[in-house]
Amino acid sequence: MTLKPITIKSIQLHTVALPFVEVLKTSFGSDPYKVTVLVEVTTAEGQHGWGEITVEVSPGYASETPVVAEHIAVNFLIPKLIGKQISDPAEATKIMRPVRGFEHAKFGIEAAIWDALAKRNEMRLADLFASFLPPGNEPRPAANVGVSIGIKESVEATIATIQKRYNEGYRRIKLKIQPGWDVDFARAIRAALPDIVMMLDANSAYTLKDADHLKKLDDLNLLMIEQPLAETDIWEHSKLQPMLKTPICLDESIKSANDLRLAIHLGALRVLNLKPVRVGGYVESLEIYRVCVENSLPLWIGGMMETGVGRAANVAFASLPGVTMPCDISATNRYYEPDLTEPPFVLGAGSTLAVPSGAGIGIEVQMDRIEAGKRYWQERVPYAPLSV
Ligand code: OSB
Ligand code: MG
Repeated sequence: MTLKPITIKSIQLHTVALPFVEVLKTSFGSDPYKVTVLVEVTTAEGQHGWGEITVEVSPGYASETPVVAEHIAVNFLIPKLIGKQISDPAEATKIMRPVRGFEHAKFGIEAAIWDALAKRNEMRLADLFASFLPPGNEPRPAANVGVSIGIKESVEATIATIQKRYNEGYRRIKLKIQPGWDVDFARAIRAALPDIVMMLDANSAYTLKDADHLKKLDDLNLLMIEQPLAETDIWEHSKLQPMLKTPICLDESIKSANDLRLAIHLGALRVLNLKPVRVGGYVESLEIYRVCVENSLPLWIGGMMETGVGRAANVAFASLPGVTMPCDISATNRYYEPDLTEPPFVLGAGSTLAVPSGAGIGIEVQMDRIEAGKRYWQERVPYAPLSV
């Protein structure tokens, strides 16, 4: 397909913060509020493309904080892109490649370019993604989704939250665990709620020495266990997986299609959580998607509590048919009230989120809320001043 190109006139960053509806506590801690760096690409042809450099206040899940990502984007990535004509987002990815690492910063910029290109061509982002895949990968009307629940103060509080989410219509529950809050905890939840579709996410909290302990999870009919071992432990996961009946899903360990090929070759996983932000963009995500399809590897799209900007693009990606398991993309009211975008994503029948019908990400950024979000962040920046 030939696309009408965009010419990148300017790229503006908007670092905003906003309160969570419900904080997500994981094995590495919890942020008190959401912070994120929105990217606005303005084209010479008149489009405004939006992307989200999803980050957290502290480098717990990922190494990039908002200040780190801004530094890399403003000084190294954006200058390379100004004035460039782009008719395939892979051209932008290639221009950014000489900068090593910083997947989050690259992701947000690339995502804004994808949105601008889709808008220029009056296409939904979902259809633009599918145009880079073989026939048979046309988007579905909606993405299948679940909900991620953080570590709570008690089993009772966790059960109450699960029940609330179940009543809202979520049909896949992910619970965060950590050492001391794992086997007994999961057993108590399973005893109280024998029929729910349930999985656990350890966010890298264990080592291979815990294998015997983790084996005790095998009787709990878990959909999967996500990232039990460290980010660098692809090899160790390949030792753990044959010891468990429960499928291992990798998250933090897979930063590229090459990492995934290695992990598949070693037998380190049976499911993939693909976070497009973690792998540096949708170009790499499409390659990972192709690897999953070729290897019949179950795939779902993860999240990092994105605002509507990041979530809309992930919903578009999650509507592709090779995404075979429920995604960590929940309705707007699970995250922010209000969000930065309109209209909100509302949970539909069968635990789904519909793909918006408008061009690009298909929802509208609310500029007054961006301005309020910038003030919210400026009033709270918890970092020491830099010397430059
Ligand atoms: O490990 O999947 C994770 C959020 C922040 C950092 C890491 C993770 C998460 C989630 C959130 O689980 C899922 C969501 O966005 O709803
Ligand atoms: Mg995870």
